[in-house]
Amino acid sequence: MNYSSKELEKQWQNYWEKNRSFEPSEDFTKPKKYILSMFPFPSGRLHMGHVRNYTLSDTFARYYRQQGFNVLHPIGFDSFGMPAENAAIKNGSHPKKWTYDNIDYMRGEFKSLGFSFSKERDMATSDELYTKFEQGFIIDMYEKGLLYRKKGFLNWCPSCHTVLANEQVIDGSCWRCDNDVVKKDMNQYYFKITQYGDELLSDLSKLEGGWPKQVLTMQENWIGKSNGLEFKLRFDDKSKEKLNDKFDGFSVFTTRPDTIYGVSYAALAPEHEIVSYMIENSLLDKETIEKIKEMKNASSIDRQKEKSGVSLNLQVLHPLTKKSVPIWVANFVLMDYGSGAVMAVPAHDERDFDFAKKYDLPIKWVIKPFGGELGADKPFTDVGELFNSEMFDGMNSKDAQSKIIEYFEAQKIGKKTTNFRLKDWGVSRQRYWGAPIPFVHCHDCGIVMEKKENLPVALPEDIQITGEGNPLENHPTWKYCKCPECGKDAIRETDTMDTFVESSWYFLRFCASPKNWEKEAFSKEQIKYWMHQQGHSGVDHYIGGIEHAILHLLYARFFTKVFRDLGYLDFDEPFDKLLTQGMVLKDGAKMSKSKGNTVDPDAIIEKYGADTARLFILFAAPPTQELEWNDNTVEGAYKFIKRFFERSANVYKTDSIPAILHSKLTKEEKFARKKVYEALVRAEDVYKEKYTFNTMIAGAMEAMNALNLQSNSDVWSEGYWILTSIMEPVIPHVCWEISSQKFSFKNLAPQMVIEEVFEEESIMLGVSINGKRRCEIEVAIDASQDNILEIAKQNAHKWLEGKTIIKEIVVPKKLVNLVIKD
Ligand code: ANZ
Ligand code: ZN
Repeated sequence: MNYSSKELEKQWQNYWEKNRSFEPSEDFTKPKKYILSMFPFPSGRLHMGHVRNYTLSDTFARYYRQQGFNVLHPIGFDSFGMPAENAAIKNGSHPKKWTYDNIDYMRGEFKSLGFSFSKERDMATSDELYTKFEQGFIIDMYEKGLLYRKKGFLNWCPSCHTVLANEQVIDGSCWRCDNDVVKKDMNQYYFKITQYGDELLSDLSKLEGGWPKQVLTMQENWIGKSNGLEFKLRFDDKSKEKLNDKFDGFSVFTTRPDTIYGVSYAALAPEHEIVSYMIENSLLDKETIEKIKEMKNASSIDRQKEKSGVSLNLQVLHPLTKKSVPIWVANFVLMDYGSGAVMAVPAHDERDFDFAKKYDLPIKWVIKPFGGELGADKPFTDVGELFNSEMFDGMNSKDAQSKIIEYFEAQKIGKKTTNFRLKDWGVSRQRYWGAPIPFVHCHDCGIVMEKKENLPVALPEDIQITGEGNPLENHPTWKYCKCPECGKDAIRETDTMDTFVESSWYFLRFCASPKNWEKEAFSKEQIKYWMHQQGHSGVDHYIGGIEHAILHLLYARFFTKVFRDLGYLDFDEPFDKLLTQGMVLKDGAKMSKSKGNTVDPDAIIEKYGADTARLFILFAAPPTQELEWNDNTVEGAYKFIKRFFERSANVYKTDSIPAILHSKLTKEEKFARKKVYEALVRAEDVYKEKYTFNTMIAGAMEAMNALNLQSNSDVWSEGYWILTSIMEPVIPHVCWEISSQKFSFKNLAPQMVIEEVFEEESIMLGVSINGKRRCEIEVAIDASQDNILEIAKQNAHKWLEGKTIIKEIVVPKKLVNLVIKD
């Protein structure tokens, strides 16, 4: 039996494909598991991160199939997006051709890795069929007011020529090209995700235990709920007059109402409407206007770093003391949070303090440490005791927060308010390779939805992609159409959707039956079976990268709640258990093209085979930890598989697990059996809890070594019966080969573990003399009392010399006690 990975793997891959081995059944009475890995962008080739991701999901899928579950383990491609267009700009290729060529290639890679994906549900989100269903949902959402259009300051990447979502701006730079992002005032479409802010936050508790804590915390922070007080600061008469009586004041939001008596200035965002009004009406000098413009154009990262500001020469009245408070514009005040204005308390807030120091503004202390004094020249931000706060003096600052809110509410000058960091999700992209937003602009009717029977609004193929502007906008004819309502000439929306929209519902699409694939996106019944059973909702195991901890997972949660409210499903959360895999490293750094430290999966498969790649990936580290590529370990994995295959020569053909009389075995044979069953117990634990497949594999390897110490063919056959079952999810090709040759595919890990194999041969007993523990002895488990005493006395002879034993006590399986006398 010579191991030739190439032939063997090809053969089984073809067998699986021909026999539709991994298509889920549509018998909805069967127990099910839905195993999903985050689908890839078709960048061209799989990288090791993908291979790790899909090896993990495949291991789950194959395990559950063995256990008798009906398993849905689908794959598709998240195939819209900018790289296709960038390739077009660079190489003159067509985005569609580039994308589908890559998909073809990657499907071949999936096959060559032996992943047990359903082929019949494989799809790409750029397929017109997918676009058609998605546009249908977009129309539903628009009708429900969950999608709307508004003008706003958008993040604009001058190099990609597109609007970016807040989430795509990383430290002030474009997530893709790393260039500085600027602000641009434009119309675009938004999903009203903020309407679900509270629920997205509170439902995180439903995910506890199933999701990594870190991910839950990241989502919680991203949603960023804070409770506080909102009230209006009112201008004094002179300031009102200056503003031509256009404004009587502005709202501020504070999470620290307890610091209200410490307000010594207030600050507006540079984009605030009062500031804009003053600029437009020449109420500010040139120098001030210049400074404000600079603040507006600075990247958001710079705005958080160095504080800057300028006075507006306006005053408001403190709401309680009625004293004058000066108004500034400050770069650290953000227009899209709260009301875009703050009451500043430099004595108790770092930012306000830095700003006050820089511009020499007054600082007023109103909280001090309990029973202590205020320290050096820095803000006091802890809980403490109020002073200089009129009727609230002496109060604990925590208690004062609610008391002061109550006071504002009683006086009708402010109200308790909750703010979210979460923003509505801007989904317009000025790009070609995305799903068109299915709306039409009509001179008479305004924004009109395309009729559902006309969907999809498909992309034109004859486009020019130059890298400048939006190719749909520049297309000579595509955007000209008739208004679906009045029939007059109209213009199509040329924005396409953020590709995160496609990945927000693809897991639902996989539930659709291939029989109705063209007719419906999915049915309620199919979704109920695959995603909502026995009090659990969602994909059973969802596996992917931690880089999706916020965006993708939040959007998918949002869509699930929206689809529930649209009546398409009956549950709240899309993913029951989430496993976030660690990164794949080489030489201590994340594998990446730019660092030149990548390992090409195809080359590994070519040299060693898919089983080796899979075994290495699962063996070298637990799934959640970083995986350091190591050529020697890869080599070791290959050798193990080779040995595993070749030693199966010791296994005889059988249709059932051999019956073995354990007590009649030799010590080595018993040891081998014990190791095999230990590996089995460990495997079962691994799937239940921590998914540490490395320890499961280590157990199987130990068992292999133990089998090799003996030559009982029953023990060999039983051992392989069990070990090929344990290892099949990891190294499927070689296991299917062994199983077909020796067991006619009948082997399955027995559910019941035979207790007798774990029974120990011998046992350790403590020996005490006059109650003092002196030594330990090893005795056979069934040793007689006399035999035990004999061994005890031999071992303890140095304490017994010249003494008389007056009493002998043996507590079975525990201890021996000898009482002696001189
Ligand atoms: C006065 C104050 C005193 C504040 C103090 C803090 C400490 P979170 O917790 O994130 O919600 N703030 C309000 N709107 C803002 C905006 N548009 N841009 C920048 N900062 C803004 O933060 C709320 C706090 O952030 C608010 O409470 C406000 O400053 C500031 F000792 O008000 B605070
Ligand atoms: Zn019209």
